[in-house]
Formats: sequence, C-alpha cells, structure tokens
Amino acid sequence: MAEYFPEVGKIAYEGPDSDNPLAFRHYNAGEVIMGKTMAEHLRFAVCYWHTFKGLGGDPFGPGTMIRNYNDSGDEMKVAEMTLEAAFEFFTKLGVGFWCFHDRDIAPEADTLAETNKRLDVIVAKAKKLQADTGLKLLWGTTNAFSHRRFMAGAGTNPSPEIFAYAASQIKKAIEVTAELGGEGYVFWGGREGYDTLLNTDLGRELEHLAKLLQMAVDYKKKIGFEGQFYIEPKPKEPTKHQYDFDAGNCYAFLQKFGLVDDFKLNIEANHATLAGHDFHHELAFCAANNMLGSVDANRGDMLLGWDTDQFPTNLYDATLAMYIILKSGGLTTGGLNFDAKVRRQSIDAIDLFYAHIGSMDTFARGLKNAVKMIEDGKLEAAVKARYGGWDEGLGKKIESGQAGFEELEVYTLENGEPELKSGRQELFENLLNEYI
Ligand code: XLS
Ligand code: CA
Ligand code: CA
Repeated sequence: MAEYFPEVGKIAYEGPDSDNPLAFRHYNAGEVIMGKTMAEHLRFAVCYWHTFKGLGGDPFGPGTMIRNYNDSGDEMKVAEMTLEAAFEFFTKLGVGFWCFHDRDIAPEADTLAETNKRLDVIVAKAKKLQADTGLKLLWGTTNAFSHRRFMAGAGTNPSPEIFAYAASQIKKAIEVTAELGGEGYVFWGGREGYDTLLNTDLGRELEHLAKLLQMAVDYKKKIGFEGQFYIEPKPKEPTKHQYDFDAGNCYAFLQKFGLVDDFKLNIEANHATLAGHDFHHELAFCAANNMLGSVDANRGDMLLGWDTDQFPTNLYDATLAMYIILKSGGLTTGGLNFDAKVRRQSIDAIDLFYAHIGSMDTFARGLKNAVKMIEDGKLEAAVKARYGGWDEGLGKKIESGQAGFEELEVYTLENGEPELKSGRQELFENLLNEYI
C-alpha cells in the first residue's frame, strides 16, 4: 500500500516538556486514571467527511487543499486511496475509532442499486483495514441532505417517494454499519426542518420524522444490530429551523413518539452554541435525563453565526465537558468524535495532524482537570450544601410528596419571610479556575 503521509511517523506521548509539535504532551493513551486508561475514557474518533473529504471549500470559493489521495480521474479509485490514507492517518495518530457517512466513503452512482454495490466494495475494504489495524467504527450515518433530491428534507419531505428513498438509504447504511461492527448509528436531520412555514405542514412533517425513526428501530431489531442509535441536535443550518433543535427539544420529541428508550443524544459543541446554549448546558441536560450518548467535539466562533466546526482547543469547555461525562458514569458506546475541519488556509496535510494532536491534548487536560475536580470534591460539596435544605425537614417533606399547598401555606404563615443565601457565583468561578 502507498504511504500518503510519509512526512509523519507514529505520534508518541513525550510529556509536557516536549516541544515537538508532532507529539502528545498530555494524552498518554495507556495511562490509568480513575480505573480506566485515558484511551478508554476519551474514546477519540476521527471523522471522515471533514478530515478526508473536506478540501476547504466555502460559499465564497472552492477548496484550497490538494491531497495526494485525490489525484485520479476514477471516482472509485479515489475512494479506495482515500480509505487507505484514512487508516494510515488513524493509525499514526493513535485513535481507536472513526465515523463516516455512507456517501463519504463511496461516491453515489446513477441508481441506488449501483450506489449500494459501490458501498459494498468500499465496506469490504474497510472491514479488512479495521481487522489489520484494530480500529473500530464509533458510528456510521447516512448523508440524506447533500443530493438535490433531498432539498426539501428526507423523512420530512412533502413527497412520499423521497421518504421511501431516504428509508432505503438508511436501511443500507444501518446494514453496513452493522457489518463493520459499529458501536452506534447517528441520525442528524440535515434538512429535516423548513425554510419557510408558508409552504410547510409542520405537524405532518414531525409525524413523518417519527415514523422514519420507528422504522429504523424496527429494522435494527429485526437484523439484530446492537449498536446505539443517536439523534444529533442542531437548531438551524442548512434549514432556517431544524426539528432536532436542541437536547431538550429532541428529548420531548422522542418521548412524545415513544422512542425515548431506543435513542441517546450525540451532542455537538458547535450546535449547542448555535442553539444559544453552551456545550456544558447540552451535556448537563443529557446527563440529568440519562440521554448522554456521544459527543462531536469541536467548537464554533462566537462572532460568526454559523457552524464553523473548528478543532476544540478551549480548556474550560473540555474540562466542564469531561466533568459532566465522568460524573454521569463516563462514555460507554459513545466517544469524542472530532467533527471538525482545519481552516481554509491550513492547506497542508500535516495541519490535519497538528489539529488532531492539539484537540486530543486539550481533552486529555480536560480529563485530568475533571478528575481533580471530582477527587477534591469541593465543587460538588458546595452545590450539595446549596440544596441541603431538601435533605431534611420541610424540603424532605416536599420531595417525598408529604406536603401540599395547604401544609406549605401553614408553614409559611408560621415561619414568615425565608432567609436568603448568596449564590456565590464568583466564588464558584474562582474555584473552577484553580483546576485549569
Ligand atoms: C452537521 C453535522 C453532521 C453530523 C453527521 O452539521 O454535524 O456532520 O454530525 O451527519
Ligand atoms: Ca456533528
Ligand atoms: Ca457541525
């Protein structure tokens, strides 16, 4: 097999004093922390679409990046070379997982039957490369948003023929994910939303989306696919409003349609900020409702209102994310998938390495900081103390359902104006800084 990144060898852990930009300074895969290795805690995945298919194109101009695995006029040859390059990259970087959309790995042909055949060729090759390298598939997914047939959505398209096409495509994508031993499968509603309500039957579209997901659940059970299903919330882009707006919205939708036990959520940092939340909020909401599944680890730019999908380098975000993840029991089927792209001016293949190394180190530091927070327990104790009133007397009665409006009125009339306590936000913020 050709070597696609000859200028880079296997990335090693060299410790915090290293000044080698092609080494880890914090991520030490085999180091055991709180009973698990860092690799087991962090479950890093590389995404196929940005890292190997993205070439820096944006709405104002085409791609800027030239890759040696792209240079053939034959689409299937490019697909095979790209897959080889990807596995070389995963192995040199030392991640355990990858993620893909069906159409990232194999180009679409003129008919669905022909497209599926192409997919089978690439999947057979991927299966062999997985076996050779020990890489695992974190999740697979369907691209039912790029082709023009999906311009008005897939499961929420006004046309039942397009719904059927999307269902057929998802069926095949679940099959190939199962074939590759995928630990999960993601549903991201690329164009499941609307551009204007004037032409949209919103109620009917939501019913159809639920039908599509129910069919997927039924089929998954039928073929015995054991991977976890995830919904990935995103509030807008490409449509003005996406139905899987945020974690709260997805949770309500899944409950309404009786799907809540079959899905968890895949939280993307940049989608959280697009929804007007922070990453921390979306993760905390999932943890509080037992919906935390997997994470698309990236970052937006607060001054740009779109999905910039930048590599995550913010230590506060990574620390708070790992704090929530650890407190909720850690990642099980899910992982930290770098759904991120290098900037349009970062044109060299080596930039892909710098980007991933930096992000892996960021989350390794986040993990270590979160462990410090948990082990010294000050933050948790302070939060617990704030709610201490609920562990005894009046609070306990309310929580256990032993008091209603009448008892509470009697209590309030007898005890008068409640004592107020400071929320101590600044003190909590100072405490957080001590761990970073
Ligand atoms: C797009 C999404 C997408 C999903 C998978 O904004 O992040 O890449 O993660 O379809
Ligand atoms: Ca994503
Ligand atoms: Ca995104």
